[in-house]
Amino acid sequence: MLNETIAAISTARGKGGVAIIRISGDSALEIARQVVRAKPTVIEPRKCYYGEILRDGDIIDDGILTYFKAPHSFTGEDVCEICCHGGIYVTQAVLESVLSKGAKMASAGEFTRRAYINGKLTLSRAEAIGNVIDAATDSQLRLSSSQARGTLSAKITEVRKRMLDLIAHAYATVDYPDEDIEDVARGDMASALDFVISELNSLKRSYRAGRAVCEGIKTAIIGKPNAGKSSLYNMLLQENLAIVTDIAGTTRDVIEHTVSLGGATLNLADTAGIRESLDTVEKIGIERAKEKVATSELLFCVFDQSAKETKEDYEILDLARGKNAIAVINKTDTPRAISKEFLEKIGTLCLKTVYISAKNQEGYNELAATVNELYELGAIDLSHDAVISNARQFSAVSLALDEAEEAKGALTFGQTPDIVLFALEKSLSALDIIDAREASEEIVSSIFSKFCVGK
Ligand SMILES: Nc1nc2c(ncn2[C@@H]2O[C@H](COP(=O)(O)OP(=O)(O)OP(=O)(O)O)[C@@H](O)[C@H]2O)c(=O)[nH]1
Ligand SMILES: [Mg+2]
Repeated sequence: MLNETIAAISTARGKGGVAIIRISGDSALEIARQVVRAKPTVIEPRKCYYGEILRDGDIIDDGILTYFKAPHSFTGEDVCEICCHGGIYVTQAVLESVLSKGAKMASAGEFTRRAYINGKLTLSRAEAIGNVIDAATDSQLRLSSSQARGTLSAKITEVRKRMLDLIAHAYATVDYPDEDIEDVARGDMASALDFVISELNSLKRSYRAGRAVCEGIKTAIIGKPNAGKSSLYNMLLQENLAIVTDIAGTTRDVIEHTVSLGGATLNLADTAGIRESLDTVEKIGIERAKEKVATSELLFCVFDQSAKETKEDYEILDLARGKNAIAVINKTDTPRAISKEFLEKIGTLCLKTVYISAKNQEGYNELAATVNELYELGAIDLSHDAVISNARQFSAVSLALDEAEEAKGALTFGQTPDIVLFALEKSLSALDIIDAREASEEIVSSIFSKFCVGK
């Protein structure tokens, strides 16, 4: 039931200076006043009140009560926040006191879901708030914070308005079926459609960067033993996580961490050096390395330039064939012994070649710039541009674009207005999925269930 009053601990579990218990719903103030004994008889919205915090008539803590009156609150309902000391036990005790006064325990994401239902947030903004909370890199934070402020929603609203005008235009013509769309009207509609198509196209393209930032790119470092894969891995993580030795076949298990490189989020795996091996454990490691190649979207193929290429290096190039591969030529601090011909071959099979010395921590910026360019991150201002950042939004924009192009085709080839209209309406309803003017209950539930309780 929507008008039930809900409550939860909104701060992270664990010991801290302070914690916040949030209450939302019609009875929020009435409940909060029974739990926090503050001096003033009237609690005004958006002011802080100090008071004793009670449970079953006993004072258990003291803290601050803040009241946000509907509709000027996060959820759009009456909201009270009780700020108490941040111990695990005391926070739980304050929550229990609130629940004992009639509030119901909130489920995961229920506050945000209410904000969405009450029209305080669009669906893409609600999703972005979840991403702000989950952000682990600077790019993720900048992008999700911008989308949470409504950058994408504003763009969708703008495109949507142009589409509605177009639809109105088309309807006006359909109402007079004997008349064809006049040439002038056809021209106006075509240029309005061009605008819609170009905006949808740039939104669709933005997913390359949006996905690289938000969802992350599965990336594997591969190469023959001793090429310097683990050294590169440590350089990118800026931490000595993987074991580095001069013994060929050091790495066996696949080691994985998330790292931010050139603005992209890489889910980076260090793998065992690939070669013919008789060692049982190493053989398993090599199998796993090959499996990683199959499931990765980006490869860093490491070659040791200090020695002449071997058949293992050719095998690495074979694995890179047809994949997104960046060649990383390592050990530039040593004289080059790898052949020019082999470097040329690398150049034809890999998207880019970067020279590094993992030992001297050189080449980091070049590799970062290469990744940045590959995912078109330079073309996007993460803090201000409308960016598509998940598969749900991407499929909606792609569909809207296909239908808008269909409408343009129908218009250009002089089809009847009802055919143009049909495609335009399909395009509009696809676009409406992004901010859930047409999202199903199932989709909405799946989005909010990913939130934590208390958000
Ligand atoms: N001179 C020089 N030596 C390097 C460089 N990078 C790595 N090494 C050395 O090369 C050897 C192997 O480095 P690792 O990073 O363990 O190589 P790996 O590719 O992970 O090797 P495996 O795990 O055995 O497959 C170590 O002795 C490193 O110190 C470099 O840039 N220059
Ligand atoms: Mg290694």
